[in-house]
Amino acid sequence: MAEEAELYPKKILEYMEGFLVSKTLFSACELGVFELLQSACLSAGQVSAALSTSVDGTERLLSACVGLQLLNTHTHTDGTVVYSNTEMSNVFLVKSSPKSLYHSIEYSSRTIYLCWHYLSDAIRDGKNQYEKAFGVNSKDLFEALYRSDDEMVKFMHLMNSVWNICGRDVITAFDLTPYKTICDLGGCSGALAKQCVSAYPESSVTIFDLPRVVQNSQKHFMMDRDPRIAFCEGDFFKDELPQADLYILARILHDWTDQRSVELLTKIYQSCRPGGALLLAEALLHEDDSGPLTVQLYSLNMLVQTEGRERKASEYTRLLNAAGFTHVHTHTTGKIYDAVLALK
Ligand code: SAM
Ligand code: ASE
Repeated sequence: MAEEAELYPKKILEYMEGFLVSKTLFSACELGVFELLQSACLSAGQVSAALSTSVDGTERLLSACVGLQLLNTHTHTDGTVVYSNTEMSNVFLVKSSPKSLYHSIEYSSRTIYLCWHYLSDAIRDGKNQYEKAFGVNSKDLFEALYRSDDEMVKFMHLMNSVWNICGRDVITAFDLTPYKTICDLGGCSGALAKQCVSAYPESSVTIFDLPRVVQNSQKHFMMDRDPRIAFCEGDFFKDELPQADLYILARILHDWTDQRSVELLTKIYQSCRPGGALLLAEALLHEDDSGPLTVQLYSLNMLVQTEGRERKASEYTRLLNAAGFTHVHTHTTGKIYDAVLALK
């Protein structure tokens, strides 16, 4: 025991101060460091002048970004130190890059980070903490999540960005060629729909989402309109669902309780024709509770932000069975999101 206490507690220190890393990334993004260093090598003085920030603070921020391997540094023969983006920063942190995580980082910084301030309260109460964090009533979950248009668009960017990175794996986890008409329920701005028509060129996808989301999708996303993708406004708990060979629920069930999930799944089962199917895209927990750590942490995030949880494949199977689906197949991708296919 004495020996153990003397060991250097590397992991604990790393966890204790993990948020310093997050906040460094958030600030560098928010201040516009990566836009500036995209194509230029600049000194801390030049960066601070361009961003209207203090020279001293900027020097420390740039130095920490070098430590995080988000920036490269180079010393000229005259001794001036200059900074430039790494390849990874150019691809993922510059706002205009097609694979940019900029808006997701912004949402993490402005919303998720603030919710996590109340994690202990969320665990004590067993529910999200929107009242405390933002002073909004959370009786209607998406009324709270979408408390302003700006907040909605940021959330939509967050939803959009991950499918550029792991959408294809989810969509090709099963051969979906037989399903020509697809309905993505709660499909948001259509990032997964795009992956769908790209992997299955003969398919067409209807994105079904709340009216404000559809309107903002058309206003802020879908710059390159695809005739195979259409939108439909509605409420999947209240309205009739569009007809389709295949329904998709991507990151929907993890927002909701078991009871609400079975309610929605039953509705889908009833709309689904025999021979049709339902694809779930969710991050699956291991059956023995051993991980993946990311999904365990996401489940805590679902507690602070939603009414749901992350689940194991067996838990999704149980919900699908309760709604009438008897043939259920699961496929883990090795990336964040996995696929579950239920046949009718
Ligand atoms: N499927 C998208 C994805 O994986 O990127 C978005 C997932 S997001 C967590 C949940 C989506 O469900 C949002 O786009 C939200 O607007 C939509 N949604 C929530 N309640 C809804 C309802 N009652 N009817 C239709 N869509 C709803
Ligand atoms: C939701 C998904 C997310 C609702 C709120 C959310 C995500 C963040 N906030 O359905 C994406 C997953 N990331 C995390 C940290 O959970």
